[in-house]
Amino acid sequence: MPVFEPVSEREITRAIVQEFAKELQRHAESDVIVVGGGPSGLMAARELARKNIRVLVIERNNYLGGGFWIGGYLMNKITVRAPGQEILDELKVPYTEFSKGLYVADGPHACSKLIAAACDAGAKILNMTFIEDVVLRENNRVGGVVVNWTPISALPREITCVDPVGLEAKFVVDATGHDAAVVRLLERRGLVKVPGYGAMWLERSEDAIVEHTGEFYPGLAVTGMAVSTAYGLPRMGPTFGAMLLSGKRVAEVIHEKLKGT
Ligand code: 48F
Repeated sequence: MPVFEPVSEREITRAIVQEFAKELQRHAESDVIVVGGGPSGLMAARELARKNIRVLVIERNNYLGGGFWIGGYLMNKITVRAPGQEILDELKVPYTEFSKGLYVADGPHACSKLIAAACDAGAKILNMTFIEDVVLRENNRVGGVVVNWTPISALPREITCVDPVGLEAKFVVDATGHDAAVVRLLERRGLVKVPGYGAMWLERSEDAIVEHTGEFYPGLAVTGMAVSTAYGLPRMGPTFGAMLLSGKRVAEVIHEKLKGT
């Protein structure tokens, strides 16, 4: 029978408060804030953290992974087209070749490995938090995000007078999927025009999304399906190679740009 250490409730409360506060204090200023913890955002966070870049992922849900748990139509097998399987190899996700150049893996296995890889690399996660606005600096460059607890948005109007807080970063990455939530915030301020994503055309979409991944607006980069919304590219449906490669690419682009700061 294990005999647990005698630790009181107050000590446990202190441990949670102190460690959470320490982390939030550190990430009041990050090198990069990744908004959205789906496959592209997690991949970007992992790659950035591996390069010793201070990165914070902000996710409105309690759970990370976005659409990566489910392949499509509530069926939890995810597909990638070559060369996306090279990332599955890197993450040690088992898969099978279904037909030439098309690979299938278990969604929960792939997703949990990717989450673990981002955390192992040193990315920090602020979940149950949503983006309400952006911080703008000289010449309207994006300098951070304005966030609040997700449950605040679910409260009745009369008790939602809760001010958000601002978090600063050298770069913000919009990885919020089809919503392109950060890009849409800039549009609401009249700073950009957003065409929205096009109809499904998988063979065009994957290459185009990876090609267009990068800085979309000063201080704001886009990755994953947010790229298709920002540039009006076709949507791709239930395949994930471009999400993983786009996450990798945005990390490379930002790494290069950070070298120059
Ligand atoms: O949607 P999501 O998985 O985006 P992705 O990384 O991958 C897209 C694919 O899943 C799939 C596809 C291609 O295979 O078409 O849809 O581009 O993950 C987006 C994450 O962002 C969070 C959301 O909960 C999800 O986990 N998110 C969205 N809006 C906000 C947000 C917001 N305003 N604040 C914080 N998180």
